[in-house]
Amino acid sequence: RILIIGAGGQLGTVLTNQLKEWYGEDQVIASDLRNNGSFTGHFELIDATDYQRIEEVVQQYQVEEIYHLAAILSANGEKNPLGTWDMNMKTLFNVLEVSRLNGVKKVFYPSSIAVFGSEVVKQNTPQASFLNPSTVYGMSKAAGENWAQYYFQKYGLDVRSLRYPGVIGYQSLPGGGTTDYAVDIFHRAVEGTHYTCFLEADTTLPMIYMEDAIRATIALMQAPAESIKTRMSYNLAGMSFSPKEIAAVIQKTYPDFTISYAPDFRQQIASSWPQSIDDSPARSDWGWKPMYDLESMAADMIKQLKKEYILFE
Ligand code: VAH
Repeated sequence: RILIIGAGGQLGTVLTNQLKEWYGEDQVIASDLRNNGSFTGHFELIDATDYQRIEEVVQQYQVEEIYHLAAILSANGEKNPLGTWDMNMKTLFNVLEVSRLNGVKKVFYPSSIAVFGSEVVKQNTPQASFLNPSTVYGMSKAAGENWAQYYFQKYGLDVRSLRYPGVIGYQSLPGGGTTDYAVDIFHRAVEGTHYTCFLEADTTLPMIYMEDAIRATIALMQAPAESIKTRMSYNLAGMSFSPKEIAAVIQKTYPDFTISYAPDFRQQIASSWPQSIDDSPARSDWGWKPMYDLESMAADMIKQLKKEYILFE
């Protein structure tokens, strides 16, 4: 059985449904701090800071794979640095220890391009780079990658990881990230006519469409163990764009759509991140290839969100 911790989050929501498609409803246990009522099938309340609770569920369902998707993201993390470090590390340690001690075969650990800081080239940032993250979230992910590698080397635990760029999807809302503007802008364009962006117009960031992010995750977890050449984390890239560029693409469908810019504290976070990512190791090791670019992502986002908002007209 597969356990998803943080199943109610932006990625968890979609990944839970995809894993049920792949493996069958009965093989997947969704869990989160609270049940938002949208879950069918197995659901368990799990506070990932509670070791006993995770172990109880792992034993109850004979869990063999865990996707650890609970964490405090970059923007929210800066509001409570020590609490974010504690939450992001303690939950990871719980998942690693429960897995090691209860025969869990595979663990998925999401990392992020937030692990990169001022020491890397901003274009086509290589996977093997010096990591000096400037956010607590990024620090926790860089540390977490090292712990994942440690549990693989010391205990043979098969932990696999991706450095996600900003994830864009229509199925769920992001929470507390710096790339969230790229989701918010579509909701504003479909339901209204104006979006005030919290980043400057030319802030280019690496992004990926939800479909690609989920497909990469499942492909990585299904790859033969011998094809995984890094046990820290794989760079993953889909596309790169700035608020100005995505607004221009949206205006092709919504000519009356307007955008203004009111950068806040998240600008400093975004400016510390790469603008584009080199994901060639993922491509050569386990066949990664994105399917969506800016235009096709925008077209699908608008098509899907129009269905949601038409319901309210
Ligand atoms: C964030 N969406 O903004 C996350 C992600 C690369 C960005 O880590 O914090």
